[in-house]
Amino acid sequence: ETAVQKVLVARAAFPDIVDRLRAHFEVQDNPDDEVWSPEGLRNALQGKVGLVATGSERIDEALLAANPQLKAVCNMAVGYNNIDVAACTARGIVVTNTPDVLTETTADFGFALMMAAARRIAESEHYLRAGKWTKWRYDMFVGPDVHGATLGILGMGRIGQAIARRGAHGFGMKVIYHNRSRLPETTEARCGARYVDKATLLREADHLVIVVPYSPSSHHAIGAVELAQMKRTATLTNIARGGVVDDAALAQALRDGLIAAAGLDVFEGEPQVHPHLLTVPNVVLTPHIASASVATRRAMANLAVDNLIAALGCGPDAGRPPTPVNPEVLKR
Ligand code: 8YV
Repeated sequence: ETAVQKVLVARAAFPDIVDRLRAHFEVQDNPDDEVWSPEGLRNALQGKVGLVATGSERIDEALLAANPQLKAVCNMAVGYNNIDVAACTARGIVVTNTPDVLTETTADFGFALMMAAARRIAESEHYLRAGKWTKWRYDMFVGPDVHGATLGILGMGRIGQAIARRGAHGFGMKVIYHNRSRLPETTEARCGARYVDKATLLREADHLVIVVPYSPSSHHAIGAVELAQMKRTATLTNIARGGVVDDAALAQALRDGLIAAAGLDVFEGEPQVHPHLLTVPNVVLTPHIASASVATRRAMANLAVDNLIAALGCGPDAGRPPTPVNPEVLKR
């Protein structure tokens, strides 16, 4: 008789979805949503063969070396820069993420954040709540238009394409993008988007949205130099990862009027936010919630659970997790 496999759910998650794991495994979950230190995670992982992570736990070689029994890491996020995938692959550990299920929800939020920045929704709401609205004025909270403007997208993956479609087909925007590689013409046509080099993107965008995955090569892809190349009337929105944008440089650019406004859902060192961003008025700040619709957060949790069940050889898809990041591990 084989022993029951033990798995760890790193953070609080929908209890009924966590229960799906209990049909196959002995589950340690974290209903109080304690945020473990690296050492706390290392200890909690002892004896576990599977892990459901949320995208913020660091899964590195030190953690793997301390837990050589680990077989699967299932991120409840599409981004997986928290995971050393090469180290996992070398150890035969399956890594999975949650693409597709969050694309449209995240694109909705990116668009909303861009519109909020352009049309000064947060800034004007604070003004109203503070009791400062004593009379109307013709030029109060004027900002750049969104419809008909040029939308620039850095990172044209699934979410970038979904944002492009919204801009081109819903708001009559001219859409330009920059990406590591150019998309096939048919995809460009479907998104109503045209490929440009990065300098053109920065120079021509009225609204620049960042949707590129974080990696050493995208670190500070938008910094002081890039911000200085943008229009002074432009907005910048980051729904990708903290670290793709240099937050200190952005705060300075907003303060100096190098760009008009920004919308940020992700931050370097989150949940800490750069103090200078907290004191500039023309930036909308949200706590990493772009994928937070009820249906999408449930779909992400269900997909992570489906992946873990399959990766550990259980359920109808045993051995074939639906969305692996390193499928080469499965062929061994
Ligand atoms: C997650 C995200 O909510 O999918 C991603 O990459 O950043 C978000 O959708 C976050 O990682 C927590 O799971």
